[in-house]
Amino acid sequence: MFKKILIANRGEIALRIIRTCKEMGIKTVAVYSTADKDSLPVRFADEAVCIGPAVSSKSYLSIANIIAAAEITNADAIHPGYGFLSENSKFSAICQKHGIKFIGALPEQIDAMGDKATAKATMIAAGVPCIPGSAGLLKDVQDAKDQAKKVVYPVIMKATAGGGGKGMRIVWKEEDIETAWDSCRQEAAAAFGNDGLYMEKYIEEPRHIEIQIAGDQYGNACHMSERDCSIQRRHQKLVEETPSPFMTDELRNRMGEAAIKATKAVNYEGVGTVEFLVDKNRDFYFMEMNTRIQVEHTITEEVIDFDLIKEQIKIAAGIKISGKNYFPHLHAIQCRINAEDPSNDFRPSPGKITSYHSPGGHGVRIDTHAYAGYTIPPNYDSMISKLIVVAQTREEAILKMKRALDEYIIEGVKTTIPFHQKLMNNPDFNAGNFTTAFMETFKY
Ligand code: MV4
Repeated sequence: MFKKILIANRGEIALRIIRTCKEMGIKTVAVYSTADKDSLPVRFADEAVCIGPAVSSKSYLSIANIIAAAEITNADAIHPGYGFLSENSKFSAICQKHGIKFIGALPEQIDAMGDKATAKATMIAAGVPCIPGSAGLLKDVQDAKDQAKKVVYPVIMKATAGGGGKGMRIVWKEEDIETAWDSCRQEAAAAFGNDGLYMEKYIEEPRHIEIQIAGDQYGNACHMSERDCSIQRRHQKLVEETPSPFMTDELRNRMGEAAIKATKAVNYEGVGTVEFLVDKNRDFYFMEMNTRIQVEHTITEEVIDFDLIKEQIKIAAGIKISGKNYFPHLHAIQCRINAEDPSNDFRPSPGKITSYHSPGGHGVRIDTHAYAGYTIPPNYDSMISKLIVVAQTREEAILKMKRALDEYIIEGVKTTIPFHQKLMNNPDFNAGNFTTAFMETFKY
């Protein structure tokens, strides 16, 4: 087992990783930017190293500074958390070269999933259901027109280097193909330095349901059931829950088996997520695979009573997984508490938290680095806390979430708490009647 893990991240996830390391008897190194010198991960880690100024490109994204911090502290592994360098194949490879274990995917696995057209081809070959569309990249605008005619409108053009919502165009009719082709290509070139595009049938009002998976170094793989992430706005998830209110036992088994096929197709090592779109007929299609721990891993932990960070560390250390699948026994919901003003288009609201009181009681979990007197820097994402509840049923989980939201006091900055309170009272949300289009019409 590792003796010392460097956490190449900040905020709640850095704290989350430190907690598991402590429970496993592993020493921790926090790295921090000058903006985070007063943060809880810095206080709670065994050692802390400043790796640069507030701007991410010179600190949390600086491979040289992070490797240097690992070398001077003698860390034998690096946990990248989510975001930042967590899906950077170059970083994974450089860690390997320095004899430091990257607690995440191997460089070739990150690359296989990072190029979306390649990932899709791999999944089709493995027998994972994919959305009908072009076989590989579009050659030119005429090819786009020909493909769209075959796929049947509406279609969606996607950047092969994209993901998470950037570089996509929905096209409803042939006369709009040319404009969409030009603008999508330009956007992809500017954002990713890669203007390759592919095409799919556009699935209207799908649900976003993802399967948590794990694979070990010996070819064993398992799934840990689903999370419903349909409540999102501009590709930012707001609420996640498991089980999905749309799920059936039969669909869970089929999606779970498809996710395991995806995992095995790339000899995946570590924990990961296979994202699917599910249409109104409960037909599901592979969308992307995330080769990292995700923000919403918490709800899976609660319903299967399992520490996913510990599992990640064990797999990286070469420990075998059992290979059995995990099914939810309870219902968990997570509300992302962001320092944003929901009545002002969710505008970021950084600044000092003047007073803070967090909810508690049975079935309430809070993952946060926030405290009274903490100043939220403007340089990073606005998520300051994850409020997670777990209960016997969905109805009880919603009631518990309402109770916990009412107890949560954060003053000095605007937060998304009032938005979540309103959502928990929405009849369609309560009925489990929502898709990824929900937030387009939900009026806060
Ligand atoms: C789609 C789609 C409909 N049809 N692909 C958005 C993020 C990126 N991962 C892929 N996305 C979508 N791909 C086809 N063929 C709709 C979306 C989409 C979406 C997906 C998941 C969650 C929220 C979404 C919001 C808008 C669009």
